[in-house]
Amino acid sequence: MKFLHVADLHFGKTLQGKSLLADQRGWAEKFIALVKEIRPDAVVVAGDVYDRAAPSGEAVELLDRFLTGLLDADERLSVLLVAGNHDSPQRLSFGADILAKQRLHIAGKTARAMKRVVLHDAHGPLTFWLMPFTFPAAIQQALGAEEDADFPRTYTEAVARYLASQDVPPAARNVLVAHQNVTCNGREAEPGGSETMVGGVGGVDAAAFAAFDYVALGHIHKAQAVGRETVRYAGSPLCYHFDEARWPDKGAVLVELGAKGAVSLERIPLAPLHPLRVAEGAYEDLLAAEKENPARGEYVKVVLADRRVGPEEADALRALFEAKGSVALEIVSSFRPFSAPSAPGGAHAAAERPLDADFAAFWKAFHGGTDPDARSLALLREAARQVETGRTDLAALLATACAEDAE
Ligand SMILES: [Mn+2]
Repeated sequence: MKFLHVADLHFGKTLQGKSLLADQRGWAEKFIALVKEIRPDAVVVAGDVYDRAAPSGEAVELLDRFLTGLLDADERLSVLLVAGNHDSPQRLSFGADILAKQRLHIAGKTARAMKRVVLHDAHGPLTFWLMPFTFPAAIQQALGAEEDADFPRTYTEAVARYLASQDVPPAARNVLVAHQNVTCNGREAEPGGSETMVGGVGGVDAAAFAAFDYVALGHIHKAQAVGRETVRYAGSPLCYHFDEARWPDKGAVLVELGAKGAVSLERIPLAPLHPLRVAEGAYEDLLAAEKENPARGEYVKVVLADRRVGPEEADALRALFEAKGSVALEIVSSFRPFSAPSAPGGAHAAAERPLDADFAAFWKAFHGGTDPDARSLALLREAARQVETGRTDLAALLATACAEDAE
């Protein structure tokens, strides 16, 4: 029995405001071609199918085409899908019972009896257990244990309790499909860089999965094993953040199960339409180097080390990359004139200086030496508070301020 494991598709994702739908469509086509070539028994998608709970029409259309393409590629193929923390359990579950009759198995919500799909080969049955993203309160409710004051509060204990309630036969072959933050002895997996931990997700220790021959994980975007080789994150299909350009080898995991306990794994790389790259350096050096660089068709983040980004620099860099079929998606500066050794206090002092003092210095530089007024200071503090609490809506904040100015 062999199956392909992927996760964290995040269909509908944008990067620096740029839609990645064309890139995701390109990946989907490559993956379908791979399925036609390898002819696996199943394809497993371990959550974060969409980037958001209410996906755009285009993202839904892409998933529709992807799933139809897979199921049309091979009439024996089963497709197994669980919801991640980015997906809406209800929306993803639409039509699930009807679709199951067409070899498409979707698990959105935490159910008292976990959804399972049994496939057969020469070694007998193999059960895929579908556990969508879950958390202690959802498990407590699914198990009808709302009145149990002693119900476990930690993810590890709650998931262990949930799995124990499912009667997983230890002598048979079992595969778990899950979307969790899986840890090993308290150590977290290394993040890829594009994960956004919506609401904070507690760790589930890999030891909770002892009953399973293979655990197909989603949630962490860097492909890796956790605890043992057969508890594994497939990683996202594309780099979804420039921080993730450090781990460019994206692909699928091909899992082959023989008799009970016999598992072999192979990583199959899938190249992106546009590789991500960070280009950093002094402006003139960078221009010269990029003119020589033969790389084409990239998404590039440019970091200028020796100056601020002015319109002239931005225009020149955009045009240079465009001529190479690339896109300079982000142009920023790491230049810090105030942290130069000659500046009073230096970089270390700047990090400890309160926000108000930094703002006052900035204001004075732009307003002929006058101090900031109370209202501007209040606006800044509110913006800082929103950034700190992760609830940033600077556009709304500025709109309110402008409306007040107009009155
Ligand atoms: Mn994800």
